[in-house]
Amino acid sequence: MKVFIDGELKDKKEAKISVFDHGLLYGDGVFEGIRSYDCLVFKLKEHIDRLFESAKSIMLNIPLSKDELQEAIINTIKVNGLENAYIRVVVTRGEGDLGLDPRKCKGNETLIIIVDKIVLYPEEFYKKGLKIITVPTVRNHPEALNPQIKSLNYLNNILAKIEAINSGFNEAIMLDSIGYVAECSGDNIFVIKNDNIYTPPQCMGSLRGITRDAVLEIADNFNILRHEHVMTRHEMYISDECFLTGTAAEIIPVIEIDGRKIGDGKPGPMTQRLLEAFRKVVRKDGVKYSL
Ligand code: PXG
Repeated sequence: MKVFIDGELKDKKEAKISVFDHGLLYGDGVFEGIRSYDCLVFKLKEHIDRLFESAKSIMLNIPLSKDELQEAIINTIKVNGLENAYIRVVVTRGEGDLGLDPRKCKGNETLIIIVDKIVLYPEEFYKKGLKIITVPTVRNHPEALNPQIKSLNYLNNILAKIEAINSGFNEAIMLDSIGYVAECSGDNIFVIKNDNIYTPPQCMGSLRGITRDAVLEIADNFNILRHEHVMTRHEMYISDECFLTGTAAEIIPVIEIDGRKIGDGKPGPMTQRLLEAFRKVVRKDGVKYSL
């Protein structure tokens, strides 16, 4: 496996960063998780735009232009010869000293592109659906660390994941600091009620997921009414269907929340229809490359 690091392609074993890198010391940096399907990179422009937005918010300079980054991503996929890839782009503040001050990093930003095979969720998750729970850890307040910033500091989400695992579940629902439903530890959440689709707005406590937006687009194309609306736990409990969206997970049905069965306790028909449509879209739209 070849990893792109600081402008060079290096063997996995040689691709290393300093122990003084502020990405490691403080989680000071940003990242994106991207996927390609059959030699098409899905929503590459949107992922690159979001990476630059995260970086702008934390005043981090990305050492390549958007076009150069796109080229570097495509090139790294090609070098690794993957038709279906999971791509991780990481930009750290770089090497500094042991203090927080980002000025000490003197523009040493490190850009890393890792391309690997996708770790697919077990097919059973899609067939049977997930049972999930709401956890005590609330999503970061947007004026503390805004969930729109896909930063290297994911402890908020990891704590939620630990709470779910400790209780015997695979995924956690996080509430925002007011108490409304925000998102899961690494996925956005949707419910369906009376053939309408609902997902929380992105302004309070959730990341504006690129899969989330793709699902809203599919809903529009199917003329399904969809709403970005504050959501309470009650609304989740009484929904007809529920599913999660994310680059890694795609669309995963949820069949139980906090011990309440959703619909008839099986993945719902609208969820299945959206998943089928999504799997078609990702193999049709995208930035093409050849191996
Ligand atoms: N919310 C959060 C907090 C995320 O980290 C999503 C929603 C979905 O966004 P996209 O744009 O991917 O539809 C994410 C996704 C993983 C993993 O292994 C997922 C993410 C980050 C790191 C790992 O599932 N981000």
